[in-house]
Amino acid sequence: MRPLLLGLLVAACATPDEHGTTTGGHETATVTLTAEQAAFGCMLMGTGASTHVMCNHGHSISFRSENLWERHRALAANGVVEGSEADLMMADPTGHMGAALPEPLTPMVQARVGERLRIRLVSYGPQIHDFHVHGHWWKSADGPADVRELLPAQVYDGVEFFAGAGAESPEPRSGPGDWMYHCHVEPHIASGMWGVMRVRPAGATDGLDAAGRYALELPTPLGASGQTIDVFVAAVETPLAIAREVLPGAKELSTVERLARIYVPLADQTAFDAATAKSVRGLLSTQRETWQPWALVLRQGTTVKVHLKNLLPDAPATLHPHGVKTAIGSDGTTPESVAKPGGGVVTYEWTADTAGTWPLHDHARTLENLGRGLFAALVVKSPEDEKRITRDYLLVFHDYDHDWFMGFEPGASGGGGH
Ligand SMILES: [Cu+2]
Repeated sequence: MRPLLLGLLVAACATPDEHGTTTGGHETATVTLTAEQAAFGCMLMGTGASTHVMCNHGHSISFRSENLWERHRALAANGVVEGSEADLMMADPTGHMGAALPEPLTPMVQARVGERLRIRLVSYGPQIHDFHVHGHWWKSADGPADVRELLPAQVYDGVEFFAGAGAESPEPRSGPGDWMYHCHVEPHIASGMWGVMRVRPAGATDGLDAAGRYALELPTPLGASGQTIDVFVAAVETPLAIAREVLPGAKELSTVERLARIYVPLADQTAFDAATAKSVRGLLSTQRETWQPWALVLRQGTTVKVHLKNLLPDAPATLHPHGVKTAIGSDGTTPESVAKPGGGVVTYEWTADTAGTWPLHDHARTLENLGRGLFAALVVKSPEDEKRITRDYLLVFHDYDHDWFMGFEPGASGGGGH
């Protein structure tokens, strides 16, 4: 048996089902993977008679997954049998093959040639990922690098270079184009963990908003050293467009919704007091194309009072910060820092005294809530960071391959399985 297939079957055997037990089900599986499905990162899910093949099984970047198998199927449905790798991977808004594949659902990182770009990486979930970006390298503690391993809950924010140029010089080098970034664990890239870094020509204005920013850039930091500010956020359960698939007989990629649990930032106290699960879900649907995990971006030295409202129907929620100065009752792990489901409110107080990128996540029902997406990131910027970096992005690597996230009962045919 090829190592890839073996790895997938072992992974399938170790997958917890919705009750958290290990399936151990491959001996009794009634379905097996084809070699093609295996090569594209599909997995066997479920156990015994409910065993099924799942191709959008859950390697996502910032809640979004772009499965190469589904892109292959979309090309095939349009008569492109031998699409090149570039056909599969790259966005093709002009549709030169008559079957325009949409831009990947995964986040697009954008900058102009010569602009200093920083990509902050945070990883949640049980698996190891290996970030790689094409055509560029950065200076790491060990020397020049263009890959970086991320263990679960690990952060790396040292990916920094001049777009289309070098790590230390803005002199053009690789130049403009759609460069791929991806996890270098092959089944992970195949099953969704990749995206495009669009390097635009120097001086280009396409894609910039009125403030001169690209979609998905991190927001301007809040607060100031010595200042105390209030921030408002809700935890909500919502269907989220997170992956794509080709429905039987269709010729186009359709977005697929998963039942997610996520943090949604709210504008102020009034919005916070009025927030219901329905109103917060409504807010999300108007932001669908730009939605990404909540990033709390603060200036170094800011003290923040974070007000959390738990709008989940039946699970407790907290916010557990890494890297801040806080008291035990404000760290999101003690009984007084748990917000009860159905509208419970709790306030935390943290001082962001250490610049960097930090995990920020639920710690009330860690396995289930994180598996469904209840995580964020805390970005603390020094004055030097603000001066140096032109374009600052966050990518969150996440494995959501748990049945409970997929929103279906084992044995049912829905949920994106094929
Ligand atoms: Cu990976």
